[in-house]
Amino acid sequence: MSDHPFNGDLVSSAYQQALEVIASVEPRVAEATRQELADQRASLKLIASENYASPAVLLTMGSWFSDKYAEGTVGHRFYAGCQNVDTVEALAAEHARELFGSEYAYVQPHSGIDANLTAYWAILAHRVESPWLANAGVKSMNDLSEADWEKLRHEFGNQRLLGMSLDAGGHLTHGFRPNISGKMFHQQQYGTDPETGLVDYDALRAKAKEFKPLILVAGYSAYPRRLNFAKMREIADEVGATLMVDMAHFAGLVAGKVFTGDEDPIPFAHVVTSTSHKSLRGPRGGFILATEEYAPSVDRGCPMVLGGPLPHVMAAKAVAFAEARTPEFRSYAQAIADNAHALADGLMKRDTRLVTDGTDNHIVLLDVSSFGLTGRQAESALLEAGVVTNRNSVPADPNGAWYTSGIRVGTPALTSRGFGAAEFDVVAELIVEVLRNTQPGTTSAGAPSKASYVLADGVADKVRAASAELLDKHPLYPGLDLS
Ligand code: DSN
Repeated sequence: MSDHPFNGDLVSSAYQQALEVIASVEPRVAEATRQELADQRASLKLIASENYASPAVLLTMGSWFSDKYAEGTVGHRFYAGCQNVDTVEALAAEHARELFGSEYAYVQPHSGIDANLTAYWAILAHRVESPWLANAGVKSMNDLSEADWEKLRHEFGNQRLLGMSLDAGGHLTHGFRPNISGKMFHQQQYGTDPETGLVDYDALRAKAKEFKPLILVAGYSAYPRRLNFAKMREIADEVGATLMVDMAHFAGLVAGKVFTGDEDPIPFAHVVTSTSHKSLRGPRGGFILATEEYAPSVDRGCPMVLGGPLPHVMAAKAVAFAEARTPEFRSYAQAIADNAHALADGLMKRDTRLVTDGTDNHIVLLDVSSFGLTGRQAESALLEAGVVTNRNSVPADPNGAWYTSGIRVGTPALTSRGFGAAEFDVVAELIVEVLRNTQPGTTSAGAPSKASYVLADGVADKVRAASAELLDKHPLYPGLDLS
């Protein structure tokens, strides 16, 4: 981030004026915008899926590109006047293809969930619908008889998906029953080894052979380890599955060449989905990479699955992907992983239990039951002390997905501020200081509560003061003065 300061008066005064314009219409929005910057500056942001986008990315999003409809694809739109949207969308896709070495890129998804739904739909279109229409001897669904249409709908509704379970670190959209992905597919889930917390590829292979999924999903939101995508592809090939990798969390580590060889999903997956705003440090949004074979189906994502694309965000994706091509970004990505190691070591040497006993990506997952707390209690106590984390299930979590027994932390955001290993050791100390000094609370009627907590007097102030020393050394957006 220090490579991209908000340099000097020009940008500061532009933002000041922008906030004055906003305040003239709705002052509370202008005030909340100022306050958000103040809050982000003053807290230890450890949410593993968050980051700080560069000034260039932020500025690109605030434009009149927002006012344009552009359903369709580059050069093939359902609306007139898309010549400039074509320019930015084509640039974003070109940068993404080059950055990740993929055959095809689709940069329209608005989020990771949208990217996953679009990818599922495209895989179904490619693997189920197209052959089915060819067999029926028709080109379009509109040419099917009512009876054949019913049969195709039945085929669509009975496809199989195998993904990692939520409590093992998978995402809701990887076949979690309450999620739409759990209902649109006949789904099964794989977990992790109960002893090690790691993916057991032999067990996964056996499950895949028995279940024979159409889609095997690899990827995670809360698994603190790397995956072997070569092995995943072997398993997919053995059962005839399409391998879909959701790299939303670790896209920055792929772009920055920290994950290479078997840990790089692009050479092995048929379809890769991602967000652009996590470790990749771009605007909030999603995108899809795919082999040429899947490209025509993915290209139809909007308007088949997605609403109109967000041209201002696609423009910002082009800027972010251009930033991620630089040597500075590679150093940043390596620092994310190095800092995660330092944070994990710092926590473990202070007797904190970590899922998988460490990390080799950007995520550290604490099991706070060893402190006698639920994830919810720990999250709230940490927040009171200015440490922003989120509660998360741990494998076989007795407290379920709402209260949880875990706290997920990650290093992308503070690494963007310039924190190094020594500072992450101090962060570990501050986290442990809060957890050791927090007790479970009770309900107003005096019953045990999984939500309320009591943080010992003075601890929040002490931790905030120690954090401030670190944060002051690494200011967020130096040069941006909104006072
Ligand atoms: N919300 C994202 C995360 O925090 O990991 C996943 O959707």
